[in-house]
Amino acid sequence: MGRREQLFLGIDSSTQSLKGIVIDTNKRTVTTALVNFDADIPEYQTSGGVHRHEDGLTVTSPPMMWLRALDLLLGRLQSTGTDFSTIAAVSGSGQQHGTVYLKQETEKKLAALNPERSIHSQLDGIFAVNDSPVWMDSSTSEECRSLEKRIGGAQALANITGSRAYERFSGNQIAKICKTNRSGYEATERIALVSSFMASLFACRYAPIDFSDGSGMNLMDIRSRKWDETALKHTAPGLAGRLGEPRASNEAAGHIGGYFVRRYGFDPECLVVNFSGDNPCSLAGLRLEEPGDAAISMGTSDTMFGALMEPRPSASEGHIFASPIHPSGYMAMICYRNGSLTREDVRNRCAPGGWAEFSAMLERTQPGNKGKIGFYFKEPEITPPVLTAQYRRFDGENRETRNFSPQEDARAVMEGMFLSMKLHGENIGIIPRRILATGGGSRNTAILRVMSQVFGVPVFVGDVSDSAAVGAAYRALHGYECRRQGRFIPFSGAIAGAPAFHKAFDEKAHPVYGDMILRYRELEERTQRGDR
Ligand code: XUL
Repeated sequence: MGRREQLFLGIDSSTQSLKGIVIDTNKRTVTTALVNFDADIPEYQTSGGVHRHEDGLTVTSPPMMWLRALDLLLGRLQSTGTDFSTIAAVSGSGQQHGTVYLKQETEKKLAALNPERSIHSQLDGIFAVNDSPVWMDSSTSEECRSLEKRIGGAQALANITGSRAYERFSGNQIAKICKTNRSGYEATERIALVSSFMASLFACRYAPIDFSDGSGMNLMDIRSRKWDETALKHTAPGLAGRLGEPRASNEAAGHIGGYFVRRYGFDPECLVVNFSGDNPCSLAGLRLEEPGDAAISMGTSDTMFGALMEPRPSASEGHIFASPIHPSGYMAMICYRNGSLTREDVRNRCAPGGWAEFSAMLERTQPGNKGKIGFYFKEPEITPPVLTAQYRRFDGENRETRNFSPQEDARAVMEGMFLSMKLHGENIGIIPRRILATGGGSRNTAILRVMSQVFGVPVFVGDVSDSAAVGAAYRALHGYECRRQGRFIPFSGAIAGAPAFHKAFDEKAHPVYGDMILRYRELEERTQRGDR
């Protein structure tokens, strides 16, 4: 009998759903399944997977819902014909920053799970805090300011942990729980991230927080990859023991737990490779391994992220995380709140005929837009921090003007976005050699041409929807290969042969943007000052 095919399972625990994707050794997707929290587990009455609280700032999800989703998902994967005994390794991606508070004895309960009964019916009562704060929570400004003050300022904190204090970052959320729900904190034996919580379920033991997702906590020294004692001390008492030691993303948390072997027929040798955050897993899914590999994702919110070796943490923009695929590398990420909805708003005004008309306008106009620069903040912006929604337009002499022609608006909204990414990306060390464009906006070739002209590097596209889930499956394979060979092996080696990306454009940097980016920076500062 021939050797049975090995498969790898990636689990993506996002805000709205739990997804599973199975890939084969050729890195082709074999099957996928999904559980939508709102629709499939309606008893928790979530909207988009979360509960928004009355203060307008607190946003939580019930961890019990995530637990319930797991049996549902595995059942759905099984009904697609997945033979779990062929899965050599599983890894996962979790929405970043969310925290799960596990009571004493949880690990014992995990080890003693009865395969005859559902997992959630046996783990009812493990949560010391029933509502887990998630990344959309912005209720911890007080904790943020206090941590920055104690560490010596926002830049000092960024230098150590990779980011200034952010409301959604886990350490600040933990500090708030410790203050507002002391008994819950005291009853907590282990604090997991969403990623390490899901890994703990699969391993039926506490799985570590990995270096990459651990970088989204304002607690870890991104260089030494250990918890920073001072940050821990100022966050909550007895925190180190509750967090456990962070570990490398490619390491295994253990073998799959007995519950999954007996209930679903997994091979007892199936490895559970440490789970990580969704953005780190996207970096893996897009294979951004070497310095200069960067991606621009144009979706509801836009992000730019890339691989680098020399991190430049900033108190004013972006985040630096440990790389999930390179042992001494980093990833940098910038988030924008104004993404596709803002572009749509501008398009509705300047090209009511739709995207084809908008693209034609981009093709008809000249790089540099005759010096015209626009800022389109339909929502308060993260990068740069701007608190009031506003559209502002400037002519070639930096004079504010009320209106651009429709064509000028079309070009200004795209050039502005890419100039901003170039400017802020460089500030934190993202200097692209090539860019992989993803998300809805990447289907528009006129937009991709502008991207290539602003950055002056080749722009690639590929089928990378689900990059976090695919990245999780790739990381399962990578972790498996590292374990099999008894040493760290380059990620690119483990996933060689993955579906290729295609070059969409390879334009020289248009000379006009050299000067324009300096003006952009000046006008952005003016726009920000006007905000205050
Ligand atoms: C990243 C962040 C979000 C979540 C989404 O810092 O907050 O991208 O990871 O799941």
